Amino acid sequence: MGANKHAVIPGALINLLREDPITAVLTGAGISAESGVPTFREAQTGLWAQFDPQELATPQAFQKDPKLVWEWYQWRRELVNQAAPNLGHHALVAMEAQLQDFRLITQNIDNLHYRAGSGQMPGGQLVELHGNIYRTKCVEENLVMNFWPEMEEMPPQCPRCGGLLRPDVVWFGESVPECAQNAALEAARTCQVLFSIGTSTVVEPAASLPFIAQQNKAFVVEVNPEPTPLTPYADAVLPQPAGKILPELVRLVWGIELNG
Ligand code: BJW
Repeated sequence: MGANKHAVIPGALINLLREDPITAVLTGAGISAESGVPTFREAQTGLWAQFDPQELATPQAFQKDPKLVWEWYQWRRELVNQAAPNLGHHALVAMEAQLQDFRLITQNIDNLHYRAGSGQMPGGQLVELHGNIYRTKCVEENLVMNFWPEMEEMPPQCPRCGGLLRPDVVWFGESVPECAQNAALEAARTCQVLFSIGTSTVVEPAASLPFIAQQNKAFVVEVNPEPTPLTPYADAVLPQPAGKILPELVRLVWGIELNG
């Protein structure tokens, strides 16, 4: 490890960003932590404290107890409804506005990047690898819906075929949608800088993206207060909360002040 590797915002990174590199960002649950949304592996609270999220986020759990799994997502949807994007999300929108080629790949299903305004500039792209909690799909026909009938019975049923509706998210053992997977791979293979922000870097295929980028000579930056399997390999490590260090980064590189 180089002596400067753990320095807060190395000058080399600031200079590189000023050259308008092709930039990819991978985010995970940590970027939404400062919005009050619990991370995936954090202990759950209240009624859900006794359940393991890794077991609930599976097709097997839904098959065994669809009501339980639906209610878990309903609870999480309500948490996300009450949350707002934080300065980390807003800093990524500011980066997208400055950089000509900027791809944001998120593992989050909470829609907070979209609500912040990401993926809406001409050179920007927002890729949701694991789906979105605001969509459902019919287990029989895979019909995806943004709105679904409110029913007393949970989960609600597909208005077309009567099949059960499930959240349109990617559970363990399921494939990431091909289009999202291809877009993420293309971003990792072609970028010159990749930021890995707020992810434990353990869930595949997302966890491989920073390594693919590095094999293709990208400069890889990790933003996470805790070490992950990527930490020893990253070219720069910013071990601070995303909502603190990302606004500082856009201030140093482009002089943009984000108000808290
Ligand atoms: C902060 C912070 C702050 C806190 N600022 N940071 C190869 C090898 C081994 C296993 C596999 C493999 N390929 C596939 C697998 C199986 C499996 C897998 O990876 N398992 C691992 C656990 C080992 N992968 C799959 O099944 C994937 N499918 C697939 O590959 O299909 C092909 C295939 C099928 C069958 C067999 C083989 C291949 C699908 C994975 C889908 C993951 N889905 C979930 C649920 C989505 C819906 C939901 O949310 O309910 O996605 S699981 C969960 O993990 C969720 C997350 O998006 C994902 C990643 O979690 P994330 O975001 O990293 O969150 P945390 O909580 O883990 O970490 C938060 C981090 O933030 C921490 O590090 C904190 O320190 C940090 N932090 N505050 C910055 N303020």
